[in-house]
Amino acid sequence: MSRLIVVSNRVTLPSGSGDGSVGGLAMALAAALREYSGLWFGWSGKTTPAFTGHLNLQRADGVTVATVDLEEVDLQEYYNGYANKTLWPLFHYRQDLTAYDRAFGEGYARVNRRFAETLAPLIEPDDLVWIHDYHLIPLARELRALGVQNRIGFFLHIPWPAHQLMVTLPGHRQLVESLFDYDLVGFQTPEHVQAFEEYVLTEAQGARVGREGLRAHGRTTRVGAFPIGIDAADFIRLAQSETAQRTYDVMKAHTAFRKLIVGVDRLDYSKGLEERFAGFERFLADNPDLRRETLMLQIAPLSRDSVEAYQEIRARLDSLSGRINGEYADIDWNPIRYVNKTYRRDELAGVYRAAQVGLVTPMRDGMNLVAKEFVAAQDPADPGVLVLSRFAGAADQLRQALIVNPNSPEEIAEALKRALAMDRSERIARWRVLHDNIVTEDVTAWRDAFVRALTGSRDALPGPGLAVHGEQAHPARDAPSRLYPDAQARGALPPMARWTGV
Ligand code: GDG
Repeated sequence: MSRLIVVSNRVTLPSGSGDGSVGGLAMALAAALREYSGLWFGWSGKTTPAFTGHLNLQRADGVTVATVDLEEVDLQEYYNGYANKTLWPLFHYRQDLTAYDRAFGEGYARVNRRFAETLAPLIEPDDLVWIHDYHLIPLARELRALGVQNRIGFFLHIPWPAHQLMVTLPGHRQLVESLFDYDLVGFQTPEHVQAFEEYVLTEAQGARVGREGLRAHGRTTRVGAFPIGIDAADFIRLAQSETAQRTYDVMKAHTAFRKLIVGVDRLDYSKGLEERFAGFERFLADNPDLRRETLMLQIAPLSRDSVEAYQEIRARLDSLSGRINGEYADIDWNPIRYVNKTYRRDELAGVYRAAQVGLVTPMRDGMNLVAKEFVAAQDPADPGVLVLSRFAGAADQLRQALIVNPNSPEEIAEALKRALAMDRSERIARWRVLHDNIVTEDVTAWRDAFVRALTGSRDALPGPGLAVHGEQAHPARDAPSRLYPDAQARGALPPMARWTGV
């Protein structure tokens, strides 16, 4: 079996302690790496005055973890800059927050080059390389330039934006072209696959979808939807743990048996927290008789708080929750409990289980694992109801949730009312379907589908979103491209992708 090399911006050392403090994704990747006796490579999270390329190697729980430190300027231009001030907001449809700074782009290119130079010597001929997320889009291109010919796959955890949004990014062509150095590009949902294909078919001269995948820039890459799941079995176990039970009891006592509406999110403007508070406020205003029977708990640990947009949303949420509480609170009741602390995963599981409603309202989200964790944590005999934004990738799978448009406080308020009044038999019927989905399409299924597809088995690719559509006419793609005047010259280069004939 080939060795698997996973590359992501940050690396989480598998603790193996079983205390539930390591995230589901980290645990699953760690398990994949153990199975393939693999290597996990990424940034250490530390900075040094100058880049040394020195590798810190650690072995934990059967996994080798290799990290590099970055320079302070890298942190500003690559991580806080291009990744989190340019790509993150743009890919989440926040053009108003997107910074187009040339230095950021240069920093992004530099760090990807540095990652490639440090990683390349570690790659052996049979290794499979799996690169994760928007921080590292051009990494395969840099590795190819250093002569790496291994199979390389890429998975994007966040949405791929609509074509018209993508073209607002200066340098979008080079960025997208670099994705054609991968053998396989995975997205969360068929909708993201479609948006990507539409961009390529419109922007790249002569691009086409064929039996081998998506062909453009003289190369072919396979494209597919691989919806990420959670480690459902583990989360179900966590929800039954002693800590979860204790947390559940504490929640029940402290909510004085009011109905609990819960939200759990990194504090991020993409998560629709302001809209969620506004929806809950609408619910309070419209339902005076239900007010004192409910309580909303929002857990929102701080993230990326050195980025201005994150400081601003934090200030707005402080003020909004304060205003709503000021308006509606009584001497013995506050409608919103808003906390910025980080909790252990087993504690979170107990919180989810104590809630009647899971309120998940992102404005855009690649998938949203909280929605799946909420489902996993419920009591099968008396489950809570999931209220879910239609703009979360998870809405494509979790159709028995109450699906809402987070831009409408009225829709959120209506869904809350309906969820709180839903009888047990309907709650159980909806939950069962959701539960089947999260158990079947769990993180192991996701990992295996991706690795199988990267390894090359044709029938291993998942059905939805699979870019094997046969030859189709496309009005935009056959027109000569103004944007790619030299596309044909590039097309003459030997193709890097080696999918054909596998
Ligand atoms: C990106 C994409 C995609 C939250 N608070 C605490 C805590 N969390 C955990 C949750 C969940 C995770 O953080 C958040 O995952 P999401 O999927 O909701 O969102 P992102 O962080 O934005 O993740 C997203 C994901 O990648 C995977 O592909 O689904 O669309 O944006 O697991 O439980 N964990 C702990 N304490 C907290 O207080 N321990």
